[in-house]
Amino acid sequence: MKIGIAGFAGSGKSTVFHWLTGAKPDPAASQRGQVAVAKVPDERLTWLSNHFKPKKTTPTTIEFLDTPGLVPNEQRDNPRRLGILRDAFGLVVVLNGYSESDLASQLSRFRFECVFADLEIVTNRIGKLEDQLKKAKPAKQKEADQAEMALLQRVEASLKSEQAAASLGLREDEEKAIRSFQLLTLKREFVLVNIGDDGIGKPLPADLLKLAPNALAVPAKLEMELEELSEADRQAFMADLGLKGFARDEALRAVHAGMGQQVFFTVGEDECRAWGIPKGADAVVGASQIHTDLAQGFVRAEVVGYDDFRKVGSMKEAKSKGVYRLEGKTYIVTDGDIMHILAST
Ligand SMILES: Nc1nc2c(ncn2[C@@H]2O[C@H](COP(=O)(O)OP(=O)(O)OP(=O)(O)O)[C@@H](O)[C@H]2O)c(=O)[nH]1
Ligand SMILES: [Mg+2]
Repeated sequence: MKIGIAGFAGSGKSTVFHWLTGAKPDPAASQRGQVAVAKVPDERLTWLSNHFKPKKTTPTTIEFLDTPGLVPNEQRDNPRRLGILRDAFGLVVVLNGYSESDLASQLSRFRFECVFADLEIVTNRIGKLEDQLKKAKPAKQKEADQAEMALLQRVEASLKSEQAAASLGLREDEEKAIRSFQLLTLKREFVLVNIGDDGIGKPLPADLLKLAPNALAVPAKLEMELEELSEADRQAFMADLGLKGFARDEALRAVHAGMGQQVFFTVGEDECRAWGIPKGADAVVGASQIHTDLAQGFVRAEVVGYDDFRKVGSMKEAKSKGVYRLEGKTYIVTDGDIMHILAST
């Protein structure tokens, strides 16, 4: 899953990218979009790994894309800058919380830039469809063009009133029909506020939380500086600053969940692994994460919830205590499920 890191110039995107992934930002590369992978920490996977002692333990990951910053009031160039984010699954918006105070307005201005960039794409497409509809075409083609036009006009109206395309609550088939335009305002968004030392321990402003209820404050630069210190110095500085722990692990989990994802596990002596899967997805989707063959030949999933497994301690006990279940294709995967897929090949 590729997540774009977006925001205004100098808000701390590259700092956050470095902090989340450990990869050093390269200013030249970030103009084109620099990618690096972060492992999503999960204490449950650590526990399972200690329990099964597998040869390999594999966490789920997020691929982050660092991008060039938007420049306020440069509406001509910002759509091009935002273009790098089009093929990302979702956006992490980094707000400058270390030198700017009006965070709600910063987020609104960022969202407006996305609306504006999407509007350009939708308006262009509508223009092309209008031309196409004037030409003689087979009835079937005309019908398809008219349907697309009607849908895009709804999206255009929403964008023109400065509302994200997502606010239309499109049906799945409608979203699919316009997926190829990769609209930014249809993507999931998670807000990280890049705070300085003086923001630690302070709640985020209420007007920001109204716009982005899950926004997290992260002292990214400070945490990276602290990591370079000796253990003793670090403890002393953290006590001084009133920092209880590092925010990175929590931020990674929050971004993962904020993208509508949850986790299921596969376990065994060879490998214990955490897999990301969209909330609400069924067992066949889970199987397809592992291997397309497992999805195609899906017969059943053996499922034990993580909490149940911890209580009983083994698959054998899980069976005798009645917490081991056999589920079919339509089973909706729950966060923390330990699954074994049975497939016919
Ligand atoms: N004082 C302070 N400076 C910060 C903080 N976060 C980032 N900076 C500084 O702000 C400048 C910009 O940070 P970057 O992470 O490069 O910002 P960016 O969003 O990637 O910038 P562009 O890629 O140019 O859009 C750098 O000089 C950082 O050291 C912070 O929390 N406190
Ligand atoms: Mg940068």
